[in-house]
Amino acid sequence: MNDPKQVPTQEAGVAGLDNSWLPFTPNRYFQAHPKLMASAKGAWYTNTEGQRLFDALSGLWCCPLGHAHAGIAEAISRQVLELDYSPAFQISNPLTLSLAKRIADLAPAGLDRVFFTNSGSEAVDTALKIAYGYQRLRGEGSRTRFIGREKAYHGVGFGGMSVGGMPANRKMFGPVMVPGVDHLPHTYNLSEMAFSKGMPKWGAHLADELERIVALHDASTIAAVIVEPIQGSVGVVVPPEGYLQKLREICTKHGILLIFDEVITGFGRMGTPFAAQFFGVTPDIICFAKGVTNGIIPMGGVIVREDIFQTFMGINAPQYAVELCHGFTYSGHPMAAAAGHAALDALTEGGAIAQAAALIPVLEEVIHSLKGEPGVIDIRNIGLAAAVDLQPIAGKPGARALKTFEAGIHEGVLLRFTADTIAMGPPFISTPDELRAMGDMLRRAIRIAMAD
Ligand code: PXG
Ligand code: PLP
Repeated sequence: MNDPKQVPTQEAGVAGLDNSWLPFTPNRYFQAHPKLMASAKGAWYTNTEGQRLFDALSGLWCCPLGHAHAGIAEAISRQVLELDYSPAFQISNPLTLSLAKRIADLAPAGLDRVFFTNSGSEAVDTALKIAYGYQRLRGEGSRTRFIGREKAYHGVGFGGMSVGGMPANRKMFGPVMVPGVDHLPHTYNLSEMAFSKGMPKWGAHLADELERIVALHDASTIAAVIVEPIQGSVGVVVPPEGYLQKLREICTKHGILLIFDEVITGFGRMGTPFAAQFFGVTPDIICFAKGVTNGIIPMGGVIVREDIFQTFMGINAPQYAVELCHGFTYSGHPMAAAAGHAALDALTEGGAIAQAAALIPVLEEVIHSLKGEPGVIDIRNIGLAAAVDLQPIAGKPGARALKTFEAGIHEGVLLRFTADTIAMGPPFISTPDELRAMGDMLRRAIRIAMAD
């Protein structure tokens, strides 16, 4: 526990506070209570007050190998003097190409083509454009609709925002959404699945709603369905047993592409390379980001079924024509590729994915031991991810979790919250004792937050 005298006292006077606009942040609150990190090593941050804070969400789910990773540090410092940048369009470099091969080798069989982006949002918008382009090229140009899901987070691009299903992210932008999008219902139901461990038994029937949506719009108007195998951002909503299988069957039956947004679940969070393998369901396209470089250099991308790629290659145009007019200045950046190779070395040969798998039962035990604490209304977990729902303060949604977050800093844990849900996704390199300490710090933080 941190010394209570060391409770954050950072106040106005921080240079740049008046010039910064932080993403997904209550900026007025932050300006009044700034929180600044100074350094990080392993599974711990140190803030500018000198407090050590356990990194309960691996950054924003993106640092599964922890911080100050020697292999990644070495790879990127070597790379910056070797080939710091080379244009992404018309040429490439061996490191980026070989990273694509390693990612394709980790992905389910048949998903063999990798298109690089710089973020999850770009990955999602890329996947949607590829899905529509593919349908059009195969003579199904009437398939213009995308189907997302309530509670989904698919980033902040116009495409990802439109298929996303978190009301707060949508309400300001209603009139400028991509047209023709519909949404599946989410699968969370407190009365049917409170305190579930792993996949809830209830709820596979909710996948049948896709049949209803297909009947409503007609399959000939639908290009793709996009889902997160596990809904991460909204607070770890776990799919019911059999649900993803059913979505797969319905999509296949109707010629609709299935996109898994694995920005959080990709690269080991489930104890398998991708959630697709954990659930035994193979989508047509996977979106990835975050863990691919351990979050050290931004990188994202999509992994696409080979025949979708070949459909683009079959366009009736000369060999020198661009088949997909889409890409980013920094697609497959050599620095990110270097970080990606080092991260994959650690995740695979280095055993970090296996380490994550071994920690799953520890996290499950730790997190469910909070059942019975005051104000804890639900706990759920899957893979190396978990969430705790707290009883909201009447009329002040989010205020309980904010109090818990502040108390967490006092206790020595950096928590992530959304509404009144605390989400956890600790680094794969955490020790079982660190996870137990995280649980104890969260328990004390909840008690403090419930005390008044
Ligand atoms: N898809 C999914 C499934 C995500 O979780 C994105 C796309 C967008 O990625 P970028 O790299 O554009 O941010 C995400 C991002 C949280 C949290 O606290 C989750 C995300 C980002 C920040 C915070 O759960 N997910
Ligand atoms: N805006 C302008 C004016 C540009 O020239 C470019 C790229 O050349 C972009 C936006 C897109 O930037 P990026 O490729 O980094 O996504």
